[in-house]
Amino acid sequence: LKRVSEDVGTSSEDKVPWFPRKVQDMDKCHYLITKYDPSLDHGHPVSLTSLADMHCFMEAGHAIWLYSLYPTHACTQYLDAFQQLKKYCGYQENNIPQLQDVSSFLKERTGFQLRPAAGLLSARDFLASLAFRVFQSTQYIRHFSSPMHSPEPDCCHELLGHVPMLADKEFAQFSQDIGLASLGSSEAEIEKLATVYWFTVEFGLCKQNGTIKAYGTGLLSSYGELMYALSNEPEYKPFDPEVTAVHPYQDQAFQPVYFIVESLEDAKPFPLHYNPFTSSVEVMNTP
Ligand code: TIH
Ligand code: FE2
Repeated sequence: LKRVSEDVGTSSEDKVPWFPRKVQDMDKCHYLITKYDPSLDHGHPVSLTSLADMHCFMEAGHAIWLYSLYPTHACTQYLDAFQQLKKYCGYQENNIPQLQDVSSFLKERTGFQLRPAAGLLSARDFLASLAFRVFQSTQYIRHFSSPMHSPEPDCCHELLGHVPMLADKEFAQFSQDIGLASLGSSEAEIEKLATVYWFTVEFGLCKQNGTIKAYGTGLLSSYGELMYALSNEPEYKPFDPEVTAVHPYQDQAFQPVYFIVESLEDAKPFPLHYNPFTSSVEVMNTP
């Protein structure tokens, strides 16, 4: 199951793990992790075809709760995008938007596209896709026993959490930068980037006009955790890439600690450049 890169330039690059060079290579970024087996654990998502009606009902209720929290808990970037999504993509309390409509909307705003994934991807493949402004999206829905918080991503999380944030230019750039940094990285580096991603894109808080707001997508899709994250109960730390990248994290319950950023522009420059005209990654010559 090894992917072989035929165009790795020099012999010094021989040990660099394979990474996608073109957006078409996304077809090869599909390694799934089998961390959860929905048939064994009832806290985890199930397929949309079973119990679909009940899920829609539960999720509609969850959406109403969430929508009422956004004005006070979500960052302005989220609120702005959310207005647009209501207008153009059918974001309503009683409607589940279509991935294709949402993907076209994002493509126009920031060049991001949604790509349906078969399940939870390896961090390497998930992050690599971000380098091409491709967001691999789950399609199943959370288990109806826990609508207010799901222990893993589902389509509610993608649509209510990620999509509005990916419509923001700065956030889109930040996401892509993490993706670019991941290309060809070692397992240890991937783990660090996945951790940064976790504490920013998924569970990040930011300061806006002197108040703390959520921009983390895992918070914006969970009524329970969105409330909790801004309740003053958890521990708060300033975001510092070096510290955050090695901070332990878990994905079973609310986070015990959240990192606060001053702005979404904390990403560092990387020697990879994305060419939007050809949808390909170019390695820049570093002096
Ligand atoms: N906890 C999120 C939710 O309930 O929507 C889903 C997750 C995002 C990231 C990890 S789990
Ligand atoms: Fe997510």
